[in-house]
Amino acid sequence: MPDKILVTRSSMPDFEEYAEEIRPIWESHWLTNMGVKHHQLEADLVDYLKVPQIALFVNGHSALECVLEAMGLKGKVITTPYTFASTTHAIVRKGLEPVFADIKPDDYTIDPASVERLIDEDTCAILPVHVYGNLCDVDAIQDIADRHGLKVIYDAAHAFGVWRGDDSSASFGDASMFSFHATKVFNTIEGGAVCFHDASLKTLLNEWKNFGITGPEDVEYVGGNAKMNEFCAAMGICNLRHLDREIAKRKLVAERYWERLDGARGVRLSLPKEGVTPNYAYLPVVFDDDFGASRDDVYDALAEQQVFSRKYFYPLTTDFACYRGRFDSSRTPVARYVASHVLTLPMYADLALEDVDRICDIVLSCARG
Ligand code: T4K
Repeated sequence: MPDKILVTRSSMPDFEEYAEEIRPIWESHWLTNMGVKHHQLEADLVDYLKVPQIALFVNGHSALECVLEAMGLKGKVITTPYTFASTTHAIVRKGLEPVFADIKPDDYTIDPASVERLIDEDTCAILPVHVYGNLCDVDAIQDIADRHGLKVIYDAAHAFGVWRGDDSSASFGDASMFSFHATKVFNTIEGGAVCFHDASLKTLLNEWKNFGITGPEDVEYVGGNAKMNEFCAAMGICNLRHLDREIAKRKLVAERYWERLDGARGVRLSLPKEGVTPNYAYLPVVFDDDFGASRDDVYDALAEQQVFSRKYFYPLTTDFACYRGRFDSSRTPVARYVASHVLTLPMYADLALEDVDRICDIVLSCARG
């Protein structure tokens, strides 16, 4: 039996490199609460992403909750149901009302026309997701937001290392949240960040993630604890050094998949758009009805051969048990279709091209019955 292949595998620096990076933490006994490594990683990331402001967090989800809170949003937030639980949960947990727009059939990001139809006087923000690292239609979304006076907060959990021309994915909207979870293109083990332009948000975010403490004897908000620790920051400092090489390796893997699968009947791939430099974060494939086998058949055939793909993102968040009876997924038919036909195939920098070939052979053999 071949070795298991999982949907992804964390990128890591050499052990010695990480050990060297954490040595000063050991020596100083300063482990967390915005220490030296935390500040260094912030500076490295501002430099890499070419954004004016960044705040680091313990994970992407807390980062998203914190920015919604710090912006003082109230009312309805237009978002997508085609995402990880975190996006919808953050809106709901912050006492906001999610309103679900449909997605586009080509890149699975939110459809601006659908967003515009849902705006009413209670709408305060748009929260789109650069799903799989596919950049949303950022210009159309900004245009809508400007015309209606709405904030735009991107869930850019998947989009670290994606560029449109010279603009990183962190440049768009009022703020962008990144996840630095172990499964992401760039990881800090667990971690996340918010990138933004308005400098006044920096103090607010730092206070919100530290219990709302505003001074030695002052606590002005009911904040939480969402600080990134020094060991995670050190992992980020190391991983950032190797990020370009890791993305280059992912590119070879993605291109092999596309070469093997593009043009097969009933197979829909998510190919990079003109002017965008992708990060190859995920390898989503939509198996349309004329493929000759269902998405679940492909999933099972792969699993039989020890290849574990994932149904990211099925079910839609609107269909989660915790939201039963609250939302109606029939209002987002494109999202519903894609969720029930999509599979994300294994994708990581060290995935061998021979394994990609084997995975593609299994996938294509499903169509032949
Ligand atoms: N918004 C969006 C759109 C997101 O996708 C996410 C997270 C968030 C917000 C929130 O960001 P964070 O708060 O997580 O920073 C995983 C990740 O845990 C999650 O971060 C990610 N999205 C989601 C799409 O995927 P699971 O439950 O599918 O992960 P799990 O444990 O099944 O791992 C998947 C595969 O990754 C494993 O089969 C092997 C590999 N793996 C996993 C871990 C934990 C590693 O190689 N190393 C590891 O340490 O959620």
